[in-house]
Amino acid sequence: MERTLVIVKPDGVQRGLVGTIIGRLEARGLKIVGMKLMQIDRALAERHYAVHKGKPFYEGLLDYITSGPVVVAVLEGPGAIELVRQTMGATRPSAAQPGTIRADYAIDVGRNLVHGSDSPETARFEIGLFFREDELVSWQRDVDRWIYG
Ligand code: IDP
Ligand code: MG
Repeated sequence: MERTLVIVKPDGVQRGLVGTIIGRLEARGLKIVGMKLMQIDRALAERHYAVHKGKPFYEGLLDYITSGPVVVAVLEGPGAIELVRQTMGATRPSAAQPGTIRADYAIDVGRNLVHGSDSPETARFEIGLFFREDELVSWQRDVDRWIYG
């Protein structure tokens, strides 16, 4: 089993797409093991997006991710990291495949609705940034045997 961090970014919350975005990932078969509404402050944004420091879009990205409440979630499943990335679609919504969240609901790379960890190391780091161990819930779903063969 793998865990990954998902963020419904401020545009997703403002546009009323929390249920749609989390729902698509949930419907795919991923299990929610942590979730909360929060406001990301500058310090947390800088840590989360440290790899992008120095890039032309970095300051704008910090402004965007701190501009309003977000929903952060930890999703679990086999290959969860890649599944979430695939369901989100390409970073640039105009290049994302139809059927992905970013293609179906977004236009602009600066307002692309959703974040998903991009590797096991990143997932571990990001989950640790946003959740304490006691905020994550390990639980059994009866439906698991119909999702994982
Ligand atoms: P990802 O979210 O698909 O992993 P990254 O390359 O890690 O994409 O970039 C992080 C975030 O930075 C993107 O989701 C997007 O919000 C923002 N971003 C990336 N490139 C640009 C850009 O060229 N202009 C504005 N924002 C950008
Ligand atoms: Mg990324």
